[in-house]
Amino acid sequence: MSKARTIEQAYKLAREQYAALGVDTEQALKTLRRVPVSLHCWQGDDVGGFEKFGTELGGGLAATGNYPGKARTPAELRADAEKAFSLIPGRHRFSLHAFYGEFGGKLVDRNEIGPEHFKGWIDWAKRLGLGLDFNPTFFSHAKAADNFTLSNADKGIRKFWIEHGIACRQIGAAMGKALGKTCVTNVWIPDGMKDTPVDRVGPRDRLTDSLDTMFKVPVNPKHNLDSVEGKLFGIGCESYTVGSHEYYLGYAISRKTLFTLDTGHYHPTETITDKLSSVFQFLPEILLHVSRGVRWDSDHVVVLSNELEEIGQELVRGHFLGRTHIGLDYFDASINRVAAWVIGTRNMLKALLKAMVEPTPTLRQAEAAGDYTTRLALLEEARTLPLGAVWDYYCQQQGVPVGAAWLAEVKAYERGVLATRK
Ligand code: RNT
Ligand code: ZN
Repeated sequence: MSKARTIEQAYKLAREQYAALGVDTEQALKTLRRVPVSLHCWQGDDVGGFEKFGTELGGGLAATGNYPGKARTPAELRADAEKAFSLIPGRHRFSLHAFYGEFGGKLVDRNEIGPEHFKGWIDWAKRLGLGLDFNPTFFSHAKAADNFTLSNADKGIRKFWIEHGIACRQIGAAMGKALGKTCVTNVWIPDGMKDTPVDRVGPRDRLTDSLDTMFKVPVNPKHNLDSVEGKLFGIGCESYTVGSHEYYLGYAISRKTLFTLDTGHYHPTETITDKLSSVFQFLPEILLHVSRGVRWDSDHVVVLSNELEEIGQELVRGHFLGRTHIGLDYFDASINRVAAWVIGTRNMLKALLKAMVEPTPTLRQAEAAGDYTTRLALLEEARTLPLGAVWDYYCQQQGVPVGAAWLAEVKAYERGVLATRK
């Protein structure tokens, strides 16, 4: 039997097995096809960016590893991302940070950037049919050296970063308009302190003021949506983070922005699974930064963990997919960076698919009847249903490599392209 036939046969059997549990795998695949995942540009070059005066990675972020072949120019980064997209089923998005603009070798400071610096990216996205998302870059800059940006005590520095934020929202809108796909612009700032502060209030007062000034400038929500991302701590900001979870949840609800949940931004035993249905009570839409913390907010490549499966379950069971913008956020410099994108994105999609082929109605019935024995028994049985056969079929149907076959393509790309970057 040909390989393609085997995959079809395996899928046919799996489909029957799922159908016996009341699950329609065809419907699941139809739904999955419509869910975009936003790949983050910063996995491609260890959060480096393309500024002329590029400083070291700051803001308490750290990309560890020195795997050869990282992208050094926008053209290289686009080629790498394009390779990754060709190995991932479905149509997706690309998330850019402001310091990945194309500045033509000129010194363009953060408060001076405009849509013209992202023309190359917009043209590229158009050609590939991708949507773009955006992020102001409030780190790796002299004016962020003390880890205070929008909440800085210095009025001039605050003004500089407010201008940057406004410029970015306008760039986001230009991207959304040009592509006909709403851009989500995510605001994350590194502001905080290494040691215990005396004044926890002042920086938060200033942050609220800065954000309000930044968001006051009207931007068409059809083209750009604003989101805010909190955090627990960063390297060098272990004791105090101005934009904490509570801070931004309150901000998002009161100001009607989106709210970003990053899976790496909570205490090590705390996951975002249970936060989703709570946050959705009060917010129409959210942004996810799917990451993987190992002992700390280490931004490891996303694997198909229990946590990832649970996130997929919550989004699918709660019918939240239409209200969730799924983005990835990790940066591993110790492995092939194209592979890092492919592994993480394919895992995100697998987690969603797994949730989509869950026999949810049966599970709900058991739960409603107070039959928790059945609920647990069936949940555990569902873990080993033939998801792989459905996933393989989906990849084949979408014209991307099945199983680990994508790896050979990445290895060939490494030999032919990445290895020449000395
Ligand atoms: C940092 C935040 C933020 C960044 C990116 C690069 O802890 O998660 O989202 O990772 O903006
Ligand atoms: Zn994040």
